[in-house]
Amino acid sequence: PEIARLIQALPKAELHLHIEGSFEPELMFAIAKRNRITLSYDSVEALKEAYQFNNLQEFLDLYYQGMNVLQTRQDYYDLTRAYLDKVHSQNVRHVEIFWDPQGHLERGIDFATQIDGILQALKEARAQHGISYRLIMSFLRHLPEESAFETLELAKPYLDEIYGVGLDSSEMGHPPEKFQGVFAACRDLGLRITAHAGEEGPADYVWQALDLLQVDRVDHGNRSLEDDTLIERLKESQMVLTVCPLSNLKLQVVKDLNDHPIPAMLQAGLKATINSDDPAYFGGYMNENLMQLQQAVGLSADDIITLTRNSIEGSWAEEARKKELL
Ligand code: ES4
Ligand code: ZN
Repeated sequence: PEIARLIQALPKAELHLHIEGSFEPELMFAIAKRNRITLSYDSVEALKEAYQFNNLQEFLDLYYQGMNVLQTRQDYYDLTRAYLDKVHSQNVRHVEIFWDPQGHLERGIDFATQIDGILQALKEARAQHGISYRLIMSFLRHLPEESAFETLELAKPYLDEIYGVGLDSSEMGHPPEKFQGVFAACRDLGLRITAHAGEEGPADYVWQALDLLQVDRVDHGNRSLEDDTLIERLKESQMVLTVCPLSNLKLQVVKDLNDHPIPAMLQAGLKATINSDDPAYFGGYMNENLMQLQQAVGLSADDIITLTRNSIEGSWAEEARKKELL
């Protein structure tokens, strides 16, 4: 149909993507085999059947298990390259990729092994597919702030290659205020700042991300809609929200895709964008997120264009690159 052709044809940017969450079961089994690691599931099919989550934590438990098979620079390269080849086929032209260095450091994988493999794939995809990128280092909020500070120290030789920092993992009980110190240090180093907030956590966590971390954008932000004063603040500042519809559905942040808050966000004048979050776990990449959301809530062609323009305008790409893509 026409709307599917529009979604495919529009140049798009993805702003909320955990590279470890793009780990498809087929590739996970292949890498496990060459690293002589036994997975807790017998087959690709058995693993896929386990992808049923009641909440964020149930997903995270599998996500951290999955990434355990990553060991060599080649593994990080293969993972990243598979994602970039996939989204290239969907006409995604700019990507801002999160990775969770602490999830690998705690298993004894060097910072250099991780980032070198990821960057090699990003640079090749830029050369071969014309995809521009920003790499975002994300801190795990279930760990102490001290661990984030240690990770920032390890990142210092790579600050030319790391554009921003994020905050992810278990939201409840780990408010942004816990990380005020390390994000201030990141800002002083010239890094851009984003944080997951208001996915499961309350609107107050979005306020903290804005006022205490001084984020440049908000990842998810769904629960902002519970607070009219916050809506006004997000609207007047044109703060970018990186919303992830299939993630919200699979993690039961929304009961049904028909209940998704994107129409309300657009109606309120918020700068919302559509993203895939962890596409291998949530059942869809960029175009599937746009298409299934469109089908569920009845977005117009103009809504789709607004959402994809928001992603490009709200990205951290160079201004000249944004102009090229708009
Ligand atoms: C995540 Cl969906 C989501 N929320 C929080 N942290 C995450 N890490 C990977 N995916
Ligand atoms: Zn996320």
